[in-house]
Amino acid sequence: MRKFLYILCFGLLFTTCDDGDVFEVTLDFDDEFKQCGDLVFFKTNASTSESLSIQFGSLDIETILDVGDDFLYEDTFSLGGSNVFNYRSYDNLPADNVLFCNDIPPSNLGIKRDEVSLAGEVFIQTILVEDDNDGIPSELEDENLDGDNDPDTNPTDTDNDGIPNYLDVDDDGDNVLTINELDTENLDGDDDPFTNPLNTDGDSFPNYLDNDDDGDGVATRDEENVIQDLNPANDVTIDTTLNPDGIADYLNDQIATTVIATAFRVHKIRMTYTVTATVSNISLPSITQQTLEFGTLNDSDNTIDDRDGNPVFN
Ligand SMILES: [Ca+2]
Ligand SMILES: [Ca+2]
Ligand SMILES: [Ca+2]
Ligand SMILES: [Ca+2]
Repeated sequence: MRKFLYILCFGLLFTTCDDGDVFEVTLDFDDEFKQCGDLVFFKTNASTSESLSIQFGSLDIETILDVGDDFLYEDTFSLGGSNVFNYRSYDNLPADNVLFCNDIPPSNLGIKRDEVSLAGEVFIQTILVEDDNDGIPSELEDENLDGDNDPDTNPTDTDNDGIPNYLDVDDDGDNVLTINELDTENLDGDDDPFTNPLNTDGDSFPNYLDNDDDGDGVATRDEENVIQDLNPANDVTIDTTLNPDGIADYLNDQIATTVIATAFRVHKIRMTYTVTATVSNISLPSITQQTLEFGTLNDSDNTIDDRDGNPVFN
């Protein structure tokens, strides 16, 4: 993991760094931080028993994840007053939940050094990226007919369900998920399911873009036994002559049991929020570095989410 190195110079009794009594301390922190409460960003280094934190006087996690239609949140907060940037070192580093966001702060944290910046700014940026997590990179899910290499403009929508392929977990609308129509058994041995995807009927469309995978004239989504549960993959006709290998009917051109589909299965679109913080123009007695990339928020409970795609059945 990438590390940030912060060079500090300490003078005796926190005197200035140019008085001759100077030595350097290297701080070594991960490039990720955590959050809690309303609102504290923090990171710790167990090996050096140090912490960096930013406490905001009026901010919450919901606000910085509210990216709007442009999928972007940006704001700058002045340090000082209720917004506090803090560097601390400890005799022995307490656990994160002891250090931060306690209703009742512990009386003795064993703090050796405690410095607060009364000046500076914190820039927070949140970027939302959506994708279908279907095993195919987004840029490869667009025919790029407009030539701009952006899958979101004039997007390819193979099944015409209103969800562009790069967000569509079932690109051909056959109720078999794309991720299950690729090289699922790694037959080519390259550990990449997208290369050499399945093409059961050998036509010009790989299964994930083919709405009749076995080419038997019945659409895959309609090859269901008895009931239509929006999942052709679980319909296997027992027949030692027509189906000796026990494969699903939608992949067997000798069998075409049919229950017409009337809906698409649920489509989930994954939402990934990347939150970064940069601290600049800080002023602490023993820190000479003015700009500090605080890093990226590591908090999958809040930064990973999904939404329903609501495909239009056609
Ligand atoms: Ca689609
Ligand atoms: Ca897709
Ligand atoms: Ca298919
Ligand atoms: Ca079939």
